[in-house]
Amino acid sequence: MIRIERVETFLVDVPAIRPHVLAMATMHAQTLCIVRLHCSDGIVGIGEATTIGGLSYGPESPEGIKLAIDTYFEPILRAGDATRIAPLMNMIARHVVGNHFAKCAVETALLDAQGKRVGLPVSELLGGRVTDRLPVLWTLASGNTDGDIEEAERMIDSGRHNAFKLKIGKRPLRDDVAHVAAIKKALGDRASVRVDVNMAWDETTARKGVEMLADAGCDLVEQPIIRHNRAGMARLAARSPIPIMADEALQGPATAHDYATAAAADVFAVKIEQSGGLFAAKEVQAVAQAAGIAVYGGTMLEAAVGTAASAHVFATFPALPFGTELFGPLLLTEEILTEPLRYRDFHLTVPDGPGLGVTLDEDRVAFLRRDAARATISLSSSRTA
Ligand code: MUC
Ligand code: MG
Repeated sequence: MIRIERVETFLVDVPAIRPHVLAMATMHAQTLCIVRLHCSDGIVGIGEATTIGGLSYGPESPEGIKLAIDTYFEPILRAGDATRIAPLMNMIARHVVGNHFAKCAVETALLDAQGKRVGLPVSELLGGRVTDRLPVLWTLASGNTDGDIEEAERMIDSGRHNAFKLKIGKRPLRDDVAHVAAIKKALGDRASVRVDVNMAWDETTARKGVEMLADAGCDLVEQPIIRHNRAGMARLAARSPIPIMADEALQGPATAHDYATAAAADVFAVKIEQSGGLFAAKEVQAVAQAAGIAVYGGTMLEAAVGTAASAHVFATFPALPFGTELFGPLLLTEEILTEPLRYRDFHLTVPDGPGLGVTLDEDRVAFLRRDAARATISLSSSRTA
């Protein structure tokens, strides 16, 4: 039996390259809860949880995730066998309700450790990858139309992204549609333009909104209304000329099943954290596949560790007709890996080393840790009045 001798969690704050403006919050930085599982065979597995805008997106925060893992997950992990991931995660499921993001971070670390142990990438532990490269979209969310167009042009020219998600729902409908139309007009057929409303509209606004967006050349509308209005999502999906995608509504396989049976979306945004883990995300995909619903690889704006974990999962999906949005690390000013994830030709390369196939840059992470003891300016060099 291989024991987990130490469960280490810490918070890392990383500034964003620019403010990221969403309907419910503007992000200036991302906070990661990093989990390290130190196993008795000397292997250390890493995982990551992030949220969006602290508690403004969902019920978990990075600080809460750390607390939950330290207090409630740790005793379970320390009592189990690190090589037996399924019984360990079942035990956690029995003792911890909800806390999907925390469960995902811990499961990621267990899979990373096991992959390193047996010499296989996490994607192979999950059933096997069908691709080594994933298409990656970029979110334009500077809050300014001209700025977004310039940003999109740079992304297309440099071969980084040719599909864009626009965050709308904060401004009046007419202004939002004008913003989308201006961006689509500037980019034309060189790029796909989609929107994410993050549940900001009521159904009446959404009905009008999807028609107007379709006329503006928008390719898809993500979670236009509140997640609980499943019947409303079904009505929108039935009438909309463009696909309606569910995101916030999908809190794991059971909600995916509810949405699938209600025909409440044309596309599912699969997210490992929101689903409750990597295996749960695969179950969401399986429900979608069984129901004939297309899938998309979503993000909780994870940094490199969570993004690599998502990439391993999405690489096992038989099809990703709408691609992925695994750009999280690119939104941050700091690289936290010794070797960055590879973005090229509008795709992310799925790491192929054992486990997640990524290594933390320990110095950089130590510097960015919230609890880091930072050097202060010595008295002799401090400015005086
Ligand atoms: C969301 O709601 O999809 C994903 C990309 C992005 O810019 O924000 C996230 C959240
Ligand atoms: Mg979304």
